[in-house]
Amino acid sequence: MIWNKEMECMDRQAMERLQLTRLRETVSQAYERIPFYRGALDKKGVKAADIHTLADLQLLPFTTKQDLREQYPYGLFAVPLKEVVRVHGSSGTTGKPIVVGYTRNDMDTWTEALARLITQATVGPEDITQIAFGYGLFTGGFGLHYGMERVGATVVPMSSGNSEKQIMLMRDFGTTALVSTPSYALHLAEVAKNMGVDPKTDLRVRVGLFGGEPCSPGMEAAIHDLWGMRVTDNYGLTEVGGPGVSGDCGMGEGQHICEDFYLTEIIDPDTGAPLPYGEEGELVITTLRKEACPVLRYRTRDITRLMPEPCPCGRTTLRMRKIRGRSDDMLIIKGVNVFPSQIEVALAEVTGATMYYQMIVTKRGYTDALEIKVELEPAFFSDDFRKLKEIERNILRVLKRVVGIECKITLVSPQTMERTTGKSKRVLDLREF
Ligand code: DLL
Repeated sequence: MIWNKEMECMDRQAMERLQLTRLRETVSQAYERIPFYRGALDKKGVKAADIHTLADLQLLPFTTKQDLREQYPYGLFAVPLKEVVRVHGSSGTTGKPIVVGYTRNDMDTWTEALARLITQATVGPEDITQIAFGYGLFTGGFGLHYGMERVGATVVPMSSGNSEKQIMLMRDFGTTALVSTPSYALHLAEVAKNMGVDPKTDLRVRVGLFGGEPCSPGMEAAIHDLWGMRVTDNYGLTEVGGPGVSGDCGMGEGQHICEDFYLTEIIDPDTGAPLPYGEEGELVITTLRKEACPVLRYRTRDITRLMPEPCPCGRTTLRMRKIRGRSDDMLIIKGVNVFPSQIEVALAEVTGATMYYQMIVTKRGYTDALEIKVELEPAFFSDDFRKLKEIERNILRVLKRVVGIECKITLVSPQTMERTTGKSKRVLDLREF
C-alpha cells in the first residue's frame, strides 16, 4: 500500500517543479528570518530570486554541524518560540547538542513523512508496534510514535532498555512490529533466547523498522535469521528533523526519499563538487517544508548514492542506497579507506563469527595497526585451539578480499562485547594525529 500516492508517485517533472517552488520559498524564509543565513547568502551574493532551476542549488552555501553547534540553542530558528511546539536534540555525546524546533505544521509534515515510511514497511492498523527507540531529545522515539498513530497502529511506547520486559511484553501483547536500532534488535534476540524464548517461533514480530545507525546487509541477514522478520532500513538525522528522510519499500533497491520535503544531492566530500546520480559521495540535504528550522545544503557526512530509476514498487521518488559509512568515521588504515560496514559484510560470511565486533586502530612507529575483536557464536566456543585458529584464518581471508587489509583478529568469548540499547560504537581509534 502507498500512503500518499499523489506525492509518492508524482511525475518527475511535476515533482521537480514543486521542489523548485519550495526551494525558493525556503531560501527567502532563511534569508528574511535567520541572520546566520542572511550573512552566509550575502557572502555568496545569492538571493531567492537567483534560483531559476534546481541546479542553482549549487549557488547556495553549505551548512555544517559546526554551524548548527555555534547557533546553540535557538540561533537558527526562523519563528518566534511561541510558535514552536517541540524541540529535539542530537544524540551525540561530544560538545553542545544540535537543537531543532518544530511548529505545529512541522509536526504535521514530520508525521506525514513517517506515515509514508511506516506504510511502505507494511505496518498499518492491524499491527501492534513496540517502539524501543529512546523517547526524549532523540528524535527516534517520538518521531516513530506519532507516525505509527497516524497510520492507526497500536503503539506500545516501551522506549529503549529494560530488555527482558521488552521480550515479556512482545509475548504478552502479541507485538507484530519492532522499532529500534538494528544492533538493539540483535541484542534483544539474545535476551529472548536466554529467557527460553525463541523470537522466531514464540513471538509474532513480523517486521522491524530499523534506523539511527547503519544496518549492513550482513546485519540485516543476521536479524532476519534470528527473528524471521522482514527488516526495513530507515534513514534520517536530527539536523533536518529526525527520521522520515527516507525508508525502505522492501524491493531491496534502496530507500525512497520524501522528496517533497527534502532536496538531496551527492557531493565529493573532499572538494564539495556535485556528483552525478549513481556516484558515491556525501549526502547533502536541503529542507523544503520546515517552518521552524529550515536548513540549506546540510552536509550530512553520510556516504551513499542516489538512484533516479523507477522502482518496481510504483513509487517514483528518488532512492538512496544504504548508507555505507560516514566520511568522518571512514578510517584510513595504511592508506586504505575502511568503513566499519565492510567489516560487517566480511564477518557475515564467516561461520562461527557474530556481528559483535570492535575495531581498534593504533600506530606502531609510523605504521597503522588494526586489531579487530570478534565475538564467537556460543556453539563455536571451544578449547580446541585448531578450531579457533581456523575461524581466525577464515575471517582474515574474507577481510583481505572484502576490505583489502591485513589485521590482527582477536576472538573473544560469547557475551563479552558490550551490548547497546541504542546506537553502537564500533571503532576505537587510538592513533594520535
Ligand atoms: O538517528 C534519526 C533517526 C532515528 C533515523 C530513528 C532513523 C530512525 P541522529 O541521532 O541525529 O538522528 O543521527 C543521525 O545517524 O547522520 C547517520 O550517520 C546515522 N543514521 C541514521 N539512520 C541511519 C540509517 C537519527 N538508516 C545519523 N543507516 C545520520 C545508516 C543512519 N545510518
